[in-house]
Amino acid sequence: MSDSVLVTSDDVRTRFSRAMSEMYRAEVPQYGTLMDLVATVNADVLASDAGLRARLERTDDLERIDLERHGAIRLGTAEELSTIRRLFAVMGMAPVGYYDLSVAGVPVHSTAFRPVRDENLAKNPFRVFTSLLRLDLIEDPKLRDEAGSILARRRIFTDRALAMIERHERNGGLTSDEADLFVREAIETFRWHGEATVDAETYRALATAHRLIADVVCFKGPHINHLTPRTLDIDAVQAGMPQRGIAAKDVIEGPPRRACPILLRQTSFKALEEPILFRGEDGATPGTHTARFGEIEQRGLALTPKGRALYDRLLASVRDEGRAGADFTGRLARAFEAFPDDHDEIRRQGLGYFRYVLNDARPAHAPRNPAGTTMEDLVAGGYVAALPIVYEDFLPVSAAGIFQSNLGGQEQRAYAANANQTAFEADLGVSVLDPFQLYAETEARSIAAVRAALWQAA
Ligand code: OOG
Ligand code: NI
Repeated sequence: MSDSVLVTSDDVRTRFSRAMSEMYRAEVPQYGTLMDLVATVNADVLASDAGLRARLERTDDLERIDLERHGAIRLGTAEELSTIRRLFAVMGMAPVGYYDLSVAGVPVHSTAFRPVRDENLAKNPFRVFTSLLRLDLIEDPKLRDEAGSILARRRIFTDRALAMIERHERNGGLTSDEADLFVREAIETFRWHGEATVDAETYRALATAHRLIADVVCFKGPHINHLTPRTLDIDAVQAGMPQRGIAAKDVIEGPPRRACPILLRQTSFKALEEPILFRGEDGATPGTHTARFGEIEQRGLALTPKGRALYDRLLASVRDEGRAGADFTGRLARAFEAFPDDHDEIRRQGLGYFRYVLNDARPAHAPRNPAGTTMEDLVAGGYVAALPIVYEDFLPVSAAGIFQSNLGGQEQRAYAANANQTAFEADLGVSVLDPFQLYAETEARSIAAVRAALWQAA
């Protein structure tokens, strides 16, 4: 009987994210070093900031913090994209958001697979930023066709992984043994392969069109290219990286350091130059490929469309002056003085999303007039606390900066902006979820729960 009990998708996701972390630690030793550094910094922050510790405990972030990470892959075909959607569905991860990176000179568009509900995010918010190569952006028709036919020949999923995906779809879940098998087989898709599927000449032609095209087209599968732990103090990790022999990127992407962190700040270490073997007429030819790197991130408050517009405007104002210019960090900090750095003020201006929860210690009687009582009244009256909702998504400008730093800064292609969400969704097989709507629903559910507890309780 117990053999046929289905495990939760949260459970499968946690097993998978653990297995992925172990694999990446074994494959990329700097990742292990970075994980250790992040663990040390997080422990220091929690030990020295009791207020933060208590807040994280209350928002369920404390439990997930050591588990928390995201990865990224780059796919080649529509079929790969729609199958990966089904694979992530086994782990309770759905596609959220559409990112057009062609504006940043990278010939891909992307979504992020992640859990969407509070209770699932609290268990383990594992996410995978998933990009699809846009062959239509390869100018040379011959090269485009060649890339297309190389991709059409490869199979990136094992038969057993496909069988487990189908079983999940048929039975609405997997048993514990099936879940273990699924994880073991699914991991194969993300593994690094030291042998290219093409000869050195084909690799060079594709890499000349764009290094990212070669990375997607020339290998057996979409190797995970980074795995990113979440830190509570990204500046401390950034400062600690050189001491541990890790070459950090020079600027942290995203907003400046603030008392109330917003959205997402990220930094990375440069991609490794790794030995690979090309196919050759008479045996393999040795060469190198650069794809895999390490990244860390610090997450803050999810912003409303109004808050996000302000963020985008402030960031653009600094970037337009040129990021190479003197004192980027100082200019960024000064520009962001226009963004309130206080949760009450952010809430009053409608710039961020909050989860409302009843205070344990609160006045004995609820206010008399439910309809006339706002959430702000309840906060002011000591009935409820407004907890910041964590941003669970990505930032296209930051993603582009991360891509660029790993292309050695040499790839400055200019593709005309040509977002094509419709084509992406057709390839994916479903529409992507709107991140703003998800945050708004989380906030609305918390408000409904507070109101029910205050006014409908028997
Ligand atoms: C993905 C880069 C985007 C992030 O954290 O913004 C990303 C890639 O290099 O494939 O992971
Ligand atoms: Ni990343």
